[in-house]
Amino acid sequence: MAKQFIGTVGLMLLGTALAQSAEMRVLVKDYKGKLVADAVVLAVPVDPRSALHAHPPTDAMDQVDKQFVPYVKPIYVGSTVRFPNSDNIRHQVYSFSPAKKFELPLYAGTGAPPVVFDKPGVVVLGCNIHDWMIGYIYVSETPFFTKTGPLGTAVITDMPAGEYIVRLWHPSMDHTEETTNRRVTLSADSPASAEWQIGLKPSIRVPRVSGAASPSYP
Ligand SMILES: [Cu+2]
Repeated sequence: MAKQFIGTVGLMLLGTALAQSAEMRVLVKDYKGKLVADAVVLAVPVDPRSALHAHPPTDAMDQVDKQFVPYVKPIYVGSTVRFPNSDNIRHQVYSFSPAKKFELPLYAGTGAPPVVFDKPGVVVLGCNIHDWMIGYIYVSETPFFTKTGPLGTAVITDMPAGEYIVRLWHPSMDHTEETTNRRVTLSADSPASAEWQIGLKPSIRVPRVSGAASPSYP
């Protein structure tokens, strides 16, 4: 709401400057028509100058009930991510992914050193203590990204009007990101919409009941 208000005021004051701001709405389903959450949507401007304004924020990947929360987190390349631990046991978070290899010391609370993600790509997170814990950080080369919610929808706002190559990634996708590439033209006066159907492998994620005891693990 606040953003919309500022946008309106800005438009009145600045005229065409903010009128260039466009948005894209996305819907992602699987081949059976089921809505797909946690799909990362990436819009790469064909004119790379469009991306220069963005600066990477600090973000967080939590650990709650021996799960990474959120399951999928897209971030802009160069972002710093903290790994707070909301459980009252210790975790030891690591990744072997080429985009970022790291290992945090065994820790509780919020004391773990933040990690800078300086290379685009998928970073698969695990925990040395709890084998089932899996989470994903998608390091985006473009500042224009989001992920779908439970209804398979997502919106990317504040995009400069122009041409984009838009693609998807999902942890269970059974085809490459490149096969989802779409060329999308964004104009300032009307939002663009795009819909995808993607193939998903059966989920390897082990559903866990919140707060359930896990006697075979510390
Ligand atoms: Cu753990």
